[in-house]
Amino acid sequence: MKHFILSVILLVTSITFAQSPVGKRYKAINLKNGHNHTKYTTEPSDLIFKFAAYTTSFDSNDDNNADGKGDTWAIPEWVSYEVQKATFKIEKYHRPQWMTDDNLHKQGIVPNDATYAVSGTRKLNEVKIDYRYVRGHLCNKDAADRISMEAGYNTHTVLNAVPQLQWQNNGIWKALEEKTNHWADEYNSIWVVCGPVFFSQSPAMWLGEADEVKAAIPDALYKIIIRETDTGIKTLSFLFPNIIPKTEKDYRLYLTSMGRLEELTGLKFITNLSIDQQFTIKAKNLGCPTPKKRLRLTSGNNQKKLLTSPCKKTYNPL
Ligand SMILES: [Ca+2]
Ligand SMILES: [Ca+2]
Repeated sequence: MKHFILSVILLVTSITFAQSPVGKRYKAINLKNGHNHTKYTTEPSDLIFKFAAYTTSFDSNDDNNADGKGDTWAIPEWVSYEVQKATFKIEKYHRPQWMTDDNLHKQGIVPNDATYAVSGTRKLNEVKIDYRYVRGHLCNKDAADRISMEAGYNTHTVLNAVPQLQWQNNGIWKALEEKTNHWADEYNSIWVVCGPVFFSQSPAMWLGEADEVKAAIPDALYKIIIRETDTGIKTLSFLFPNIIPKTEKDYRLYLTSMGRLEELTGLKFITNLSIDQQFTIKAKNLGCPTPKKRLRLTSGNNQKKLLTSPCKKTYNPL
């Protein structure tokens, strides 16, 4: 009997830590891996999905633009994850076709791969891949692979993606992901919160055909990077318009303040900290010169130096 009770306790414990996949093709989700993805909390949350490598808050059919009617934008509002120092190198493995939430897809809330696969340009030879919208990972595979192959595999879901131009996905966004993973190697742990930004109240463009679940195309993406120090936290906040050409990989030019990201998204970040701490961090503006000033700086023979030097001063703190 005692053995039976112990077995029941163990079963309940394992249920607590192992979340059921939201579709048949997902690998097992093991949440007991020493990561705390939402240690620095973001509010509000919507449809929460917990994966081994990240937590995502996906848009439900609530009202996004305050017109009294429900909206489903078919993308996450935020994805939050902790990336830790790499301790092993994972073997290469076959990436899956992108996954969805089977039930919520049937309800028209979550898209599937078809929404992203057909952007109306795939069959046009005139349109290069760089100019197409692709599934932009919010939690990157390389960060997730540091936990396990299963964790990396489960990043390939539309629950973790927004429409992003290929040249940005493979350009400035990837460059900052790589830098962030290097910071995790240097500082042991880094926390990231990222997601979409819409400059107007409603999306200007959508991805998907008439018979598909349409996904809103963000005007920009935000990314907040957090490092813990002996005296508190240091943060960097970035805003990347979804049109940055692939030749531009200097993410330092897109620094802004966390307070500005709150204005643009309607979200509140690092809400687990005291109000005083939040105020100090959110008011800190590590931004670069305004676009107008930057334009002036880029003219002349010394273009590269003038363009990047103002940001190097403010970039080092992390
Ligand atoms: Ca909504
Ligand atoms: Ca609405």
